[in-house]
Amino acid sequence: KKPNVAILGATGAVGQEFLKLIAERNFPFNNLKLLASERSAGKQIEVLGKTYTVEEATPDSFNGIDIALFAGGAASKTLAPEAVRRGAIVIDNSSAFRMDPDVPLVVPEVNPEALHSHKGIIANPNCSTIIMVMALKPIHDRAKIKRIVVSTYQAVSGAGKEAIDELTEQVTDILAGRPVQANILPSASLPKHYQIAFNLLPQIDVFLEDGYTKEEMKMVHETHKILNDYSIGITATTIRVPVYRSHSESVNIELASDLSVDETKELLAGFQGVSILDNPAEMEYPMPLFCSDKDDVYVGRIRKDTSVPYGLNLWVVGDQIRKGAALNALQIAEYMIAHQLV
Ligand code: 11C
Repeated sequence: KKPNVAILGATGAVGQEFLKLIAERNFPFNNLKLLASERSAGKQIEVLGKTYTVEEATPDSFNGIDIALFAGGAASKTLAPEAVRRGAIVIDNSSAFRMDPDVPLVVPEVNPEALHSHKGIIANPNCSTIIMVMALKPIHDRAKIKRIVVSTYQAVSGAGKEAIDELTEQVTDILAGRPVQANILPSASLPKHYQIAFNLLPQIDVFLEDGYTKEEMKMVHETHKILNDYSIGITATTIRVPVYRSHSESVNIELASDLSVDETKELLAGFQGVSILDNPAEMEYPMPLFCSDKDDVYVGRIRKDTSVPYGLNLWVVGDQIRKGAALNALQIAEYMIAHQLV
């Protein structure tokens, strides 16, 4: 029997990607329910030729639902337990449950085994974390990563539809000689906002006491949990750049044993969901414009870091709305259906 599916946050950037992917992947469903906040209720959305009216999400919206895909946001915290209470499995893209020891935090190519011990809620990792662990998993399995130094170049769509619009409006205003307005980035809830057009912002999410941002510490804690290895030293700097879509990451790793560039390429090429684009002679490397709307995470600029005994540098780019959010969550659902975990 095909599952009854609900999508919470259906009108946002991740919600829209869910709908696109459900059609593209021929994801099996019986009934489909589109849910959102009161503000978006009543909107009409077409999926596979059928028009759906977005309903306001309440606890009772999840009666009869088998799989609830949560696009992320504050509502997850209260609605996820309510949905589970009503018999649904929740695949949640917010950060609310990721570090809960009872909640699997899963990238299906990396740690699908964690799904087998779920208690109703499954957490989808942060987009920058997903993209990085996709590239690191096969390397870690072969040569054990001791330390990771990552710097990100994150697209505005990571901050939602409003941030996409803000970049467009700022560029349009600047080119027209009008004054620039900044209301969203680094984050709408913060007291100050900065221009992102022709600029970059070394702040994603709020600052924590130690001078790191929450986004940076998500990369540290979530990577430990997904790779189930808390011995890896990880330090991150996360940056917002004026790119619409796809996050890029400069990843420097120190290994416990030698791994040649050729071996690294072989490992990555054999890993499901990763593609290599690394041909300096032809000036070929992953770029956000190329990687957008693609399922795979792309790795290039693979080279030795000779400043340490066993070091490597990688340049990793992935569509963060797709593999970094909606695709990863749908793959979790597909795995659970295939393994009778729903
Ligand atoms: C960004 N990574 O690019 C963030 C968005 O914890 O799921 C996703 C936040 C999260 O702004």
